[in-house]
Amino acid sequence: MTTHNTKLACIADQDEFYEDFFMKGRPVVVAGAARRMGAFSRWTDMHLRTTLAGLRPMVRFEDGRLGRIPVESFIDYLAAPDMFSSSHGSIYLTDFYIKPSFGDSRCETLAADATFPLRRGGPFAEWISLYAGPAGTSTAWHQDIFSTHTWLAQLRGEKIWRLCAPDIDVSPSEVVADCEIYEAFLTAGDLIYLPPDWWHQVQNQTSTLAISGNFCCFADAEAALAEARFSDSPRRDVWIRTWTEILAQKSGSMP
Ligand SMILES: O=C(O)CCC(=O)C(=O)O
Ligand SMILES: [Fe+2]
Repeated sequence: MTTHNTKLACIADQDEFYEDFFMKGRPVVVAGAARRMGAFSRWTDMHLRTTLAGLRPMVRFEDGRLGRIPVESFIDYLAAPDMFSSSHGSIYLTDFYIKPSFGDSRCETLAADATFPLRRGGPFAEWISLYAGPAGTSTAWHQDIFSTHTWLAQLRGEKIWRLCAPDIDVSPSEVVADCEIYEAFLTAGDLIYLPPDWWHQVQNQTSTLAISGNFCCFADAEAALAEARFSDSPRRDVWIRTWTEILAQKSGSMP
């Protein structure tokens, strides 16, 4: 297997983001961009505990099992993972949606602090979720679904991202041909942006808390809803419900 590792571009200038990266379909780290989000200063353990009290989000265990855990217990676990033992290995909170909120006011409160800090121009259909886990938790190579743009704001801790351009037709873990892997080391306050269809794999180096966002234009969201209706995926119903909620934002966010 021949791979080439290249450090991903990292910029501090937010004007450069649109001109040189977003418009050109290039991934990038924007250092410090996550600091501009309300979440960066406001989301202490105490705030999360109070705001999300009573929720039991879905978590992923190291052995691949899924489960639910009271959010208060998960916050304690994240602060001192070694104090807990689970026969299923480490616990990763992934894809915990705060937008769409499906009517949960606790999630809506958090979502208000979690908007994309580099937004410019017209309305986007978007969804936002939380990722939190101790050192060693990870996400395997994948492409985000429905060819949306992806961003992740690192609120706490450090992650290593590996990226690969979309133009390969198998997951990079199976790639035999030449493949250029871009690596990025994210620390608290950084934001990473990925254009649609870029492959990525992520490893937490320390306990982390991050906000992950996906967005597309509303026309693409309508097409995705139509596609979901004809899909035979087991996630079909979830996606119909999700896109319906995302499209309902349109009336709310238009001037
Ligand atoms: O941080 C992670 O573990 C994965 C994040 C991810 O895949 C995403 O934001 O799309
Ligand atoms: Fe992803």
